[in-house]
Amino acid sequence: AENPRIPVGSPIPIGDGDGDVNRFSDRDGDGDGDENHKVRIRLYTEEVIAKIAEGAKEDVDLAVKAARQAFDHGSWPRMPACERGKIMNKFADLIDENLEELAALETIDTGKVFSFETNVDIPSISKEVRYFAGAADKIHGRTLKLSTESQGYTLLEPIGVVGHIIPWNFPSAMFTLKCSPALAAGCTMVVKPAEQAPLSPLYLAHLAKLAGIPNGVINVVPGFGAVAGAAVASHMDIDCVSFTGSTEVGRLIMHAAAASNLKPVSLELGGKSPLVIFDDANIDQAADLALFGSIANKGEICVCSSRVFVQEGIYNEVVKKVVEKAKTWVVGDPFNPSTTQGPQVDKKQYERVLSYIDHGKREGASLIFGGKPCGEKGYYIEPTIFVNVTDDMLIAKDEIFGPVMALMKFKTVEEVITRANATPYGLAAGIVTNDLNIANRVSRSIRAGVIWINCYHSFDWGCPIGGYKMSGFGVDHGIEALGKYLQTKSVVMPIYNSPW
Ligand code: TXE
Repeated sequence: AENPRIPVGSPIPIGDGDGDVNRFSDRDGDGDGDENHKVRIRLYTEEVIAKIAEGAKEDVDLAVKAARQAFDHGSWPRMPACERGKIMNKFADLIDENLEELAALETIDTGKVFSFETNVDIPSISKEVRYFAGAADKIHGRTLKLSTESQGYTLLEPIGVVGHIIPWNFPSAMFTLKCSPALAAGCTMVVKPAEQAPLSPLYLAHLAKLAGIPNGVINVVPGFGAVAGAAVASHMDIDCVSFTGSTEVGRLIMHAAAASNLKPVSLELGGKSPLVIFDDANIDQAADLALFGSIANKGEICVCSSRVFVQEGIYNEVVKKVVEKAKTWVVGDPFNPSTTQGPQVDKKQYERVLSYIDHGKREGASLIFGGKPCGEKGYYIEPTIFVNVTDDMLIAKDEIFGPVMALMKFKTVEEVITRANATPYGLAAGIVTNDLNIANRVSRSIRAGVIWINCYHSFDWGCPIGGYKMSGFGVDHGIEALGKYLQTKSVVMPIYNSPW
């Protein structure tokens, strides 16, 4: 974990997005935030790497107050939209300039592979900010020719103060995914990062301030879900909540929103996404996609293809190839350039994944690769491959969120469509085939928010993604994401003596 540019153990800004530590409520009056309430962040080696103030309800109240003030009286919603875009582009420049720092924070905090962070993840987040910076001055309503006696137009107005509750699996990407469209729309916001991974969101808020985003526009309150998260969801002065996390907590957030001020919510929740490999697929490509789809980022991706359906004609060959390729995966220190898989984010997730692996064995699935913890210290789990998995087994039904692949055989297109859809989730799906008609037909038949054909995890800031069924509703990414943070107002006026 030695990165010369990040002195581990050095103080990391704790705060509300404007770098002002003292605005955190200090319940024991010793001026440090609150000595008695700390979130302790542990490195994947089980060492404490930082202590972060734990936001309580009072801190959320302070953050909302700052965001409300900035929305009702501040410059951000009022400045020309192209100015907002300019400042957002400066924020993106600072992300690019601080790429290594952000990548290192991500790796230290969550065990994500450093080379992936520097080459893929962090570079993509500045692009997301730029995408929405460009959209800021292109938010337009419609003109309405209503009748011969009246006409009108719609105004798209920022919804107000937004609450973003984000998870730990992509802390930086989730921060920019949620904040960028809200910033472009002219909203102000309170961000509650996951307790496991607040470091990069805090650092991003610091960069946002350096870029010129005014105080009070982005307020980061680290803390636990049941306290700080719940305070955001139930706050009477937050106008909408955008959440990514578990289905269970999504349900709590909807309840809290309904029981408080009926704020709209958008939820991006769990998944159990199918990857369907047809007989005509290239075996090598299919095996690569199966592994990458299921095990990339140690399986800690909501859209992971944790159910891999392979058509019977090539099933044996695909299984063989997947195992061959799994042997080349390197599990270990995420800072090592040759590592392909780092440790699980924390002990809770590590134990949860191992218990699913146990379940799989007990339910009669055949473990053909991996399945064990590895390394002397830290939360490392081998890439794990099960075959002879049936649709009713827990490992084929539950989101495991770990490096576990369930390989299943199918015969016909109709059969696999039915089985792929036999889940309460509907986040993503993959199809591997060279038959254009099968690809299109299956794309239309699977009820999921994104379908990847001959690719997987192909995210793009311009491509909307959201859930069907119990994977939630409302989209992130793409121009459609702006809609969550805008309200439509109709303005109507009469016309006298109109010729039409
Ligand atoms: O999620 P939580 P956890 C899935 C994945 C994982 C499981 C549990 O299956 O194994 O969820 O992970 C905040 N009111 N995903 O426990 O609890 C919490 O502080 C308001 C899928 O980490 O849902 C954090 O900021 N907020 C997923 C955020 O919710 C609350 C990504 C997510 O945490 C809260 C992560 C409450 N009562 C996990 N309780 C995806 N869709 O990408 C918690 N939080």
